[in-house]
Amino acid sequence: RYTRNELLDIVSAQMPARRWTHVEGVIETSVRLAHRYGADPIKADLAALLHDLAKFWPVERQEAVVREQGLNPELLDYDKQLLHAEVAAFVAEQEYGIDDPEVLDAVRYHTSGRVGMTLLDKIVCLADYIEPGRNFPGVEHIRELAEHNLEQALLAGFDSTISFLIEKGKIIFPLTLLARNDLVRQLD
Ligand code: DGI
Ligand code: FE
Ligand code: FE
Ligand code: FE
Repeated sequence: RYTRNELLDIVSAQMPARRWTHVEGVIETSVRLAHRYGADPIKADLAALLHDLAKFWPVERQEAVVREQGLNPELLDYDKQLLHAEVAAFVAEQEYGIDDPEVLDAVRYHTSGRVGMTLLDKIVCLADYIEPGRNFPGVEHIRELAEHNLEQALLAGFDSTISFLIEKGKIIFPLTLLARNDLVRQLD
């Protein structure tokens, strides 16, 4: 079992300073959103701390974890950016002893989203879009939505990712489309 400070050291050692600044932004934003929307701020803090721990691992190492540890093999057929989320959840559980399934799921689905996202899933995924260091077109609008409506803000985030992927001619992971459609239904 590691203390929070030990986890901060372990995770920050695995990424460049610029990415660590992003993680600090996601921590701060997740905790703020947790207070606003009634999630557990301790869980939000922990999931945010862990969410990108594998982001700067070599892709081959991420793929090896997916293959050898029986993670969702479908991931191997889509953008490599999707791997780090499931790998992080696996490492957090197996190597760092994190045993809270809500925290592990929020890490695991922070990139793709999923159908039936929990409050904590939504908060970490949205915080990842709007933390203070982000500046993609439309981020200000998503930040404003995030003040009032968690689902609307997250939907705008997924829509922006999906539009970006289409714009770039990239393949879309089907779960992202399902997650997006599920949010539209929740907003009906
Ligand atoms: O790890 P971060 O950069 O903080 O953010 P993230 O984990 O949300 O990764 C988002 C990146 O993944 C973004 O550049 C788009 C890319 N990506 C590629 N294919 C997909 C995808 N993102 C989603 N949600 N769905 C995809 O199919
Ligand atoms: Fe990520
Ligand atoms: Fe995200
Ligand atoms: Fe992130």
